[in-house]
Amino acid sequence: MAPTKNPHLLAWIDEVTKLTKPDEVMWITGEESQLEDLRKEGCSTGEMIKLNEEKLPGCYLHRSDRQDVARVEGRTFICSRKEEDAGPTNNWMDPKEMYDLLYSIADGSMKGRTMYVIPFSMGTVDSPFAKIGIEVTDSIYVVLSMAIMTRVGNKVLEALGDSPDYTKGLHCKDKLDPEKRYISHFPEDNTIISVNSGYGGNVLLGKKCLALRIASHLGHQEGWMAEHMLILGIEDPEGNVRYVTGAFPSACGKTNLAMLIPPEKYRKAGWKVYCVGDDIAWLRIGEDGRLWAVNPENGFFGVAPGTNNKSNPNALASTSKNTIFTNVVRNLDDNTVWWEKMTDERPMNAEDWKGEIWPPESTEKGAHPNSRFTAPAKNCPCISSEFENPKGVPISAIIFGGRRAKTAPLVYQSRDWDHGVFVGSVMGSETTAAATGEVGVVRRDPMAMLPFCGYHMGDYWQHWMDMGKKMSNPPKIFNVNWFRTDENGDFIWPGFGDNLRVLEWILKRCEDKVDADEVEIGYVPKPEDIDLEGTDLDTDTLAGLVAIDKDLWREEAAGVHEFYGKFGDKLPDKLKEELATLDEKLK
Ligand code: GTP
Ligand code: SPV
Ligand code: MN
Repeated sequence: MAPTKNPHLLAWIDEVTKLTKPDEVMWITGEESQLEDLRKEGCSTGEMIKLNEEKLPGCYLHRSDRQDVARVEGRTFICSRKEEDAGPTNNWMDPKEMYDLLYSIADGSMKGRTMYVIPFSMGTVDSPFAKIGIEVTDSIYVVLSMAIMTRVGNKVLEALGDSPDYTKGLHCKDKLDPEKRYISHFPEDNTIISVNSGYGGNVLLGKKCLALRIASHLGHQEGWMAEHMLILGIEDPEGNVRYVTGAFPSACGKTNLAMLIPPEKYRKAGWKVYCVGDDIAWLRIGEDGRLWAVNPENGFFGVAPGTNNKSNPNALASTSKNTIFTNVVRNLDDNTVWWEKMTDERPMNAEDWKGEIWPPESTEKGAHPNSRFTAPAKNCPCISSEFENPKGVPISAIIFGGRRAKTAPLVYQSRDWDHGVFVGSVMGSETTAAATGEVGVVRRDPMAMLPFCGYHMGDYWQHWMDMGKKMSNPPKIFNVNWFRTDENGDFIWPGFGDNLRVLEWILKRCEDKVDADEVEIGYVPKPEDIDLEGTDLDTDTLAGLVAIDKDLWREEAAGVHEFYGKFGDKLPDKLKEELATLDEKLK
């Protein structure tokens, strides 16, 4: 029996049941015993593999279909009623046409299967800012992952009561046919439909679909913002805690920055770092005129490769229990997991991400480059005491960043809010394995939201401008790049924990405690103002890292002109002016 009397919800579930025709319907209650039964059932069908209970208690391995390992941006649609409202950076289809197409795919697709109904909350249940969703799915992996990534079950239904105000999410695995895969959003109907995929970002509908694409549209209407941002707290030796957010494109370092461990010198001096969120921030203006950030998620869906005891011990610790690993290596000696760079030595007796024997002499990667872990946030040793504070945390600085071998300096500060919005709007970054397609090509990814903005990007930029005007004390805006390379293609900046050295400069700039050099694109540090003690770098190298190559920046500006050209009348005048100023300075 349904654990709710909500007439709107019951009517919709009835409709979906008639459409997909499952053998059974199961409401997810949030009780541990029900989840445990589902884990057992997942193992019996092979959807999940139980890992070594002593070494990895409560942990499971899942392998997605080989053709289904990343987000599919080419098959992701914003089906607003008017095409113009989706804008030039989103795929669009007329909602009626898309519903017809998706219903024809969903029709009978759950025959012989169980349909799970997952009530979930993005944000703590009962928070005035939380958004409730109901995800209907035929995947146990989705149920178990949603139970880690969000708050699920009857308590969410209680919070919803009889209200019609929830996001409808329908997910049908169907035949996992890549040609019939659609990740579709209907912002005006508060509805998401995802078919023919089983991969995280395409099917955990609370995450990118609700908390970014649908929520960005709601935020535009309601006066707040949903952003692809980490949220980090930094405590200095005097005990002051300041918070920053960082928007970097997929697989460009948010999880790593959000959990960083300070370099030894900083640790000894008393610096501490607290993780509030690693992927999504909902931002609102507080009564104090500052920007406040909440992480609507309850777990991490993090990139596995590269995570190790040196690069990100906190992420590794987060995966030590009650975690689901997707598309990593299985070590057959002790039934644990492995991925590239976890340890120096690879396991010799192992299965690769596809579940095939991984020969010791193989030159192939064992884990998929976009293999991931789904881990409860409360496992993180540095989780912030404010993680569940419904008000969120006040933000001192917003940091944009990307993966650039050249051009972008280690760090620079924008001149003011509007210039900062410009800096975010022209972000460029090399593509990664987080989405299907070529890896390593530079593309414009404004505010790291190119794949996640649920409405016209021109309106989105205007919304940023408008939010800035409403704040009496807005965050300062910066841009970072940890990924500049030398002539051998090696990263020059050590990155990871050492990124705190750059954050320290950023915080000092926020409080006018350090000078800077004004250059064409904003303010860069004086090389001696970044603390390099304990690194192999000297101030000359740092000077190189913050140097501006005018020729490269002229090329960059030309690329921005081309990109901005797509937005026509919707490009805010302010951004046009900022680009003209940049052109002028680069002359
Ligand atoms: P999504 O979950 O896809 O949104 O990605 P994310 O931004 O959270 O990326 P994540 O922190 O997982 O980092 C992705 C990759 O970048 C990993 O392979 C990291 O090892 C690498 N990386 C992260 N931070 C740094 C850094 O400071 N320097 C270098 N060189 N690599 C880094
Ligand atoms: C990203 O690609 O930015 C992710 C992973 O955080 S996914 O949830 O698949 O979108
Ligand atoms: Mn992400």
